[in-house]
Amino acid sequence: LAVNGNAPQEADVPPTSKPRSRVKALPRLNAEESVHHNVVVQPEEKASSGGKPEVKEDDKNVLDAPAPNLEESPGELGKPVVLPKQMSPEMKKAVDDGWTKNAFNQYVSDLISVHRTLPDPRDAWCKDSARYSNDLPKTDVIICFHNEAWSVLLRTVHSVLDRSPSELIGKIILVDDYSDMRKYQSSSLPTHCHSICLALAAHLKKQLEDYFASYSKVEIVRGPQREGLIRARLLGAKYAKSPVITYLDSHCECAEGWLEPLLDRIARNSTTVVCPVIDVIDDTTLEFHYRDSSGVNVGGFDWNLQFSWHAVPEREKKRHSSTSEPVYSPTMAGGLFSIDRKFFERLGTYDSGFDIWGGENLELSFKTWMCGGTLEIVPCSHVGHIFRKRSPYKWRTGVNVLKKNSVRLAEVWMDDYSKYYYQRIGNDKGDFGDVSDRLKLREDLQCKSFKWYLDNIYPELFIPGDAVANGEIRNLGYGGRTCLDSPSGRRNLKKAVGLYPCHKQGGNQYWMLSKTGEIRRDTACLDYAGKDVILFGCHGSKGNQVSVCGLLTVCLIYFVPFVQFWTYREGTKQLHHGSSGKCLAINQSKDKLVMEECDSGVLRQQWLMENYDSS
Ligand code: UD2
Ligand code: MN
Repeated sequence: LAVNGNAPQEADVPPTSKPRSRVKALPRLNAEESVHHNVVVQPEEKASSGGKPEVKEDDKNVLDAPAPNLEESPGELGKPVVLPKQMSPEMKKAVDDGWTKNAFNQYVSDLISVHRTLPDPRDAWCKDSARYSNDLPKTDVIICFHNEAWSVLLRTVHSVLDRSPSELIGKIILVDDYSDMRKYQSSSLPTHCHSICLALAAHLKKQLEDYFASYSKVEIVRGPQREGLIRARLLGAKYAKSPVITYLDSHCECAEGWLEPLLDRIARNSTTVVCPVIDVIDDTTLEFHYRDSSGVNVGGFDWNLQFSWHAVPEREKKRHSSTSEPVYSPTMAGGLFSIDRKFFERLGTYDSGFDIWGGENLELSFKTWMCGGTLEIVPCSHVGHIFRKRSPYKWRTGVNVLKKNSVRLAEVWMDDYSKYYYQRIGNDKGDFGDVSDRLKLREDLQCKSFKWYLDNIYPELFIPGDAVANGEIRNLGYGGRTCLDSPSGRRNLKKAVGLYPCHKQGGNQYWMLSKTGEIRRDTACLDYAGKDVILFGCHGSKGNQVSVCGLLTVCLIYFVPFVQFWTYREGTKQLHHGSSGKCLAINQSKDKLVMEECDSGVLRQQWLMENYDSS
């Protein structure tokens, strides 16, 4: 997807493991003395008086000062930092280590100032301060981390301090979820640091507490054991006193003006839970990719209980006159949001039976809507996040925590619809612990039903029980033994749909024909645009506007007519395709699906749809 749409740029990073400082206006310091500074000159390099103002050395408030304007430094204004193709063996090792530990390019992050600047993403609509209440509530910001890279964690905190009105921040509560990497006790100076990072690296010799000692707003809480992000967030919440709680992941960067639009929604209605637009910080170059308000997505989920992004539905667009206005979202991604502290407590915060990672975002989303609140994405508020392709830390051995969390979620909140999730996990719920407290909470709060939520808040979600036909799709030609057969995972999209002897085991031969003419499984739909018959992300709009969304990234919008619209002609047993007017068939060499001019006499064009309900 187009997240990384920009052409790669060669950044100004020297190819050796000892980069030269490019900041020459500063007094010469040795590395040990430099700890309070954001910028230093490498000891071996002579300082020159290049015309820029000097930074005073003794001033520990330097830490609180806004970022010096170092436009030429790596990554400033959110620009990408691209490492040279040729690297010394030491540098390559350092880069690889960074990837292994973090699942993003820590080496590049270490080259970038922890105070780096970002461009201002807001449009004029958002900048009009008259839109926001002048009596905004304060928020505490809770950031949980487990073995987070230092430069990334510090940049997260500084982005909050540097780009929020001080009077709106109560405390920044850093919850260390039992990080066990050596660097959290002590660390030696990384050899690959840019001069900006050397100062930071010197700090690594000390504890996080020392680093933030002069920051009265920052409080550090250390968990006594590994709790996972959900209970770590709950631990942080115990220290929160401000009327609003804001959660951020430990690898974020808040952009200019991110906070006011969030707090404003809560000031107007304390049951509104709000999320910023999550911009993508590239995992390789740390480039900050903005998404403008026309590209805002909302959250959904599928019956595997996995979160997914979707374009803002038409029904929602109609409620607004500007794309900058907050939009309703069925679910949240989970990591970045603000909530009224009392409302969070009333909702029973998180289910503390959730372990390590996952599912908590859907729990909070479902109960927000079902128990009287509203969940919104606020296009004026931008926070970047490093999306990773894998999880870098250990979860638990011997337990599938994501499944356990999801089963608890389904048991408590999804009523009879939980069966669709259970079908996906082979109806094996495993040991999910006791949920009676959570059921009582739902009862006490008199929350609405899951059906109400689906009908009113997420009508776009396909309900497996609504299918016109479900099961195998069997061809009647060649002895009637061949079925449509394809995996529907994200990786299999855009590939030609396969054929296989029918096996009656469901799996890759389980299809549903929806009332709107899709042949689908999960979010994959049978699609024909003139070449092969493929699986493609279902767009739910027959023709017209099509949006295809990547997991936790962005949606692309384009136009294709009726490519996913099929009609089953029960009489002739043909599967007729919407935009082409052709019929689905197996070719004459029996090895491929093809689209042909419809001819009711041709057996290769005839199909049996299992459990077809003609009413
Ligand atoms: C998404 C959410 C994340 C969380 C997660 C699970 C966004 C951008 N991210 O995945 O916030 O809701 O889904 O549903 O919405 N952490 C701990 N202890 C642990 C594991 C993680 O403190 O045992 C921290 C971690 O350092 C990070 C945060 O929890 O700050 C979220 O973890 P993640 O970044 O691995 O999750 P992510 O972004 O893939
Ligand atoms: Mn994250």
